[in-house]
Amino acid sequence: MQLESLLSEFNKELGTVTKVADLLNLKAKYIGKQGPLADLMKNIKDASPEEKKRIGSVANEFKTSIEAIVSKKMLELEISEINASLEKDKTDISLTDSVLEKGLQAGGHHPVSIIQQEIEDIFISMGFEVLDGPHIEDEYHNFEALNIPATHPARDMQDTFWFADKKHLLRTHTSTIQVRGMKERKPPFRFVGPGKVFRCERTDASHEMVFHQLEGMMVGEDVSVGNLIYFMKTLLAEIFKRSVEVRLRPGFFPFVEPGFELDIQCLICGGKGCSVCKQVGWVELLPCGMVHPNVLKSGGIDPEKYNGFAFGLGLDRLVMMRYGIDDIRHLHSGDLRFNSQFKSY
Ligand code: FA5
Repeated sequence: MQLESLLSEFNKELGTVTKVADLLNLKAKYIGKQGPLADLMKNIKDASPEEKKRIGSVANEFKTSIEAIVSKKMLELEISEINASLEKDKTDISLTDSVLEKGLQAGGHHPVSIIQQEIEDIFISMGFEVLDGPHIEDEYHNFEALNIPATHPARDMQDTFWFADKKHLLRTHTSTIQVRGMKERKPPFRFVGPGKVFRCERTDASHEMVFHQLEGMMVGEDVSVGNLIYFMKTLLAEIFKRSVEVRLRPGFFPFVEPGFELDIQCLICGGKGCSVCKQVGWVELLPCGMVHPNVLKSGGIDPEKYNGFAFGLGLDRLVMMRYGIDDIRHLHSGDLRFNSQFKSY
């Protein structure tokens, strides 16, 4: 019978099919509208009624057999196509450093992240928590709660990136984390809060518009300037792994009283004077002081009973001192020749 030989031809061709698309073409070739089955059905009209019945049933059987074979083969092909693509996209998560050294490039950490991680570890080892805070702030957290009155120059439009609603801004310092941190805990407590800050400033060798600070705060019943100096000295000794010359001078910040500026002798020029230290030999690194009573009140803390210290470390300048980088703008350049010099924590 003609259909029987067609079926064996179909099976022969099927053996060579390896793709889903080819299988669909083969199916169309045999039982599609232009195929032999369709031709047979077109001619059936001239046959006798018994003949019509017989041809109809054989043709139907042929069609059903082909469809069954195709759907079985389809499943096999789909599974093998999925397996092949899984094999192709496989990631070997067991790649070792030695493999990477043979030619593949490993990513590195940005020097600011390296320093930030180290400082967090130092403070965690001294019992501090690490807190986070939002980049977009309101006037209350950035200024008011920190005892910065509306007339303070820090509120000047030139320093602050304001949103169009004039109520929200990009935080100008990490001191915003003090306010949120105080509200969420009861004394005694100590925490640090690192992060990006934003100022509408002209850039130069030591100034960027986006830079990093690390805020610190300790509140308790008998916190003193002595405690503050102890923690700052410990931090600097750990970071620089050598003794650095520091000086403490009075500094004004509305949220501390008394306030200090802790400067370190410029490690780029050794104190002789350069563009980083603006020829003075000292770099302003660590403003700090005893928390102002009004700020404690904003945090829901009784200033009659508790006191504390706070500091706001400039991370980018610390990175510059540690690695001998003479222009802060390298840090944000995105230049891989610069970034790839710093590999790990
Ligand atoms: C402050 O931002 C205070 N919030 C710090 C503070 C916290 C004082 C707690 C007292 C108590 P100041 O504006 O000086 O202070 O900035 C702190 C540090 O950030 C500076 O010492 C400096 O290291 C760094 N810094 C300031 N402006 C820039 C800038 N444009 N680019 C890079 N680093 C900067």
